[in-house]
Amino acid sequence: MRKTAFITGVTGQDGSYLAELLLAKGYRVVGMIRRTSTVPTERIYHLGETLEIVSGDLLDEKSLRHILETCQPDEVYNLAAQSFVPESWTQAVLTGEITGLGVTRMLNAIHDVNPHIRFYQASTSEMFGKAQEVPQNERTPLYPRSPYGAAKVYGHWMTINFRESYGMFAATGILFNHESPRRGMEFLTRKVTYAAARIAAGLQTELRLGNMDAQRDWGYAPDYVEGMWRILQADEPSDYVLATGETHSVREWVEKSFRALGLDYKDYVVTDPRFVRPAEVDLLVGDPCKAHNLLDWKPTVTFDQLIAIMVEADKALVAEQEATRQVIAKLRSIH
Ligand code: NAP
Ligand code: G4F
Repeated sequence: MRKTAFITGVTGQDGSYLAELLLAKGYRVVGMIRRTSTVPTERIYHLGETLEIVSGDLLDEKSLRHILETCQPDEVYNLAAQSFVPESWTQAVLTGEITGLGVTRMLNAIHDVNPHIRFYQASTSEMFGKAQEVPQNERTPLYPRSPYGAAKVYGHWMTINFRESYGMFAATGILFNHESPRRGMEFLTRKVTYAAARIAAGLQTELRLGNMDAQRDWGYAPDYVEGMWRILQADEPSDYVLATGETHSVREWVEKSFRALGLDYKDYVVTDPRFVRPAEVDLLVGDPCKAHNLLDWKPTVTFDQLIAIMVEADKALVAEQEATRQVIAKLRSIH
């Protein structure tokens, strides 16, 4: 029988790729969108009516119950979050409400409506924070370094708690950074590839960044949503690290992105204290052995390939934006 999946955060980077993947696998896919005054569907617009949209919010438990009762999903993927780390210092309570308590609201709703639903929680390598060992695996002690990381630790442990208390199929993926041309513009990788493309096109002269020494384990988002699905197909619910097992510095990402466009980043990049965080996560590198061994999951895109994909996409985007701008300027000059 055709399975139904319910995705929160469907308008985000991962939600859009996961919806595509599950639709291709023959699922009925229902995505939750929260009420906003502008349309946030840029990443899922191309899916048209193949994706069912429902209205709800992780802040509102009643809306979650209503969706579960009416859509009757077999699987729930909880990807919604206030996911931008710097914002979590300025909006710590809101981040706790959405990214932390939002998980409990969803777990409560599942428990009450249908405890047989399989639940995936989007946990994160940010939970390792001031990393207690290298590389980090499922047993590495957690030491979050931001309100976002702390909220995710709470959601992670509530998921395990519901699994152990009620025998629910509640699983987590501890995902290391994963990127794509659909990454939000405020995150480091995309900020860099987009700015480099604009600089190469003569539209911008500098790029202001924070700490260039931090190291991250960066992978390709479509690989990681495949991992999410595999986590919910396992015989038993568990927790899995999804990572490449390689780490690279911010500086290396910047240097290679600029070089891909024939530029030397040193001519354009300026350090700006505004982008330095109150506390940094210095070194993340994951050990994905458990996911390899039990889920047969492996990332397929290398660090260099990821940079090439994102630089090419932003080069094309900048060219398209510039062409549109010129057409509008011409029309304005005529009328
Ligand atoms: P993203 O692009 O920032 O998307 C976040 C999604 O959450 C958006 O659809 C957003 O909706 C939605 N959302 C925010 N607040 C909400 C609320 N109160 N109620 C309902 N929906 C709400 O994030 P992502 O990169 O796709 O990441 C997906 C999940 O994985 C997040 O939980 C993130 O914390 C986690 N994660 C990400 C990474 C990574 O490297 N990308 C790594 C580990 C874990 P709007 O469009 O309306 O804002
Ligand atoms: O791209 P970032 O903002 O991602 P960060 O903080 O690692 O968090 C992302 O990955 C997590 C998984 O580990 C997710 F849970 C989370 O939701 C999010 O998707 O920053 C990466 C690094 C940081 O060390 C930051 O200090 O880049 C450094 N950085 C330096 N200058 C900058 C900048 N980051 C941003 N966003 N902007 C800068 O100007």
